[in-house]
Amino acid sequence: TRAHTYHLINLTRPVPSVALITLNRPKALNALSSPLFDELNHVLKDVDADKEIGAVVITGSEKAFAAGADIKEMKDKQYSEVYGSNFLSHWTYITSVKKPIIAAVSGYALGGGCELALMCDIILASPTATFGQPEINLGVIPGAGGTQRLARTIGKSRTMELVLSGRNFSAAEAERWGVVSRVVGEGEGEVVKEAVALGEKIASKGKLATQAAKEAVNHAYEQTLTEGLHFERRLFHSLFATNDQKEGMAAFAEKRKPNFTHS
Ligand code: CO8
Repeated sequence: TRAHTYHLINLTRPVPSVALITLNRPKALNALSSPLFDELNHVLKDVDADKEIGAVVITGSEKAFAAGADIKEMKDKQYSEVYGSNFLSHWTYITSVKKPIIAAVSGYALGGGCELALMCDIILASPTATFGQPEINLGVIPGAGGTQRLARTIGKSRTMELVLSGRNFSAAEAERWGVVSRVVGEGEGEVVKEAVALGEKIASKGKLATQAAKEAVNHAYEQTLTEGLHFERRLFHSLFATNDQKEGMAAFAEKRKPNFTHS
């Protein structure tokens, strides 16, 4: 992992078991250009394969985790080009990484920056973190999961409000709504220290169980409503194989209390 040279990110190992990836395009507030994402994907592939590493932390600067996709790169693109090339589809690679990924967010996490954080497994935020999906202000909508992941996390009404108005939301709101697991510290760099400490703790567990745990949580989270409803209905059907269903429904019809036998 050390041999490769990166220009738009930095890779360090604050402790042997944790890879710390720092987005490093300060002049553009870490706007997520295609070359930046190529580097990010490359390093993620490397750290995922490195047996010494048990967790990954992604962070930005104090001012910006990432201010979104690179608007200047996108602005003149035509429909035929973005659709034809499946523009930005390589953003999803991060969701296939097996190792736990913690986002340590300070400053702006807007648009694609917010979506990048939402693609990580855990988000820790500094009190300065500012989240938002301002794409509506640019005549577009979130394209890397913002509408879907926020809706699942904070519900329809809040997601609609944020996505339709484009307003930012604070670290405190993000914590209250469960977008982030915790708001951490006051001082500069605190959130990164805390994320590395959490990563080190996670890395001390068995790697197979960790991989399985991540897979299982994602499975629960990624079921579609259709699949969930189908699963629910099948379980409902299966209860007709129990005595308790016969007893419970008979008791209702006979206007008496049921005597369940748990069989
Ligand atoms: N893209 C390109 N450049 C950017 C971006 C960006 N997203 N954000 C900031 N910059 C640049 C600015 O243009 C400026 O450059 P320059 O110095 O050359 O003028 C530099 O960064 C500093 O920015 P500001 O001077 O604007 O700094 P301020 O402190 O005044 O403001 C803000 C900070 C509020 C964060 C402001 O920069 C801003 O509003 N940025 C844009 C935020 C935004 O709209 N993000 C959403 C982008 S769209 C998106 O992310 C869609 C994702 C879809 C993914 C689809 C996958 C299939």
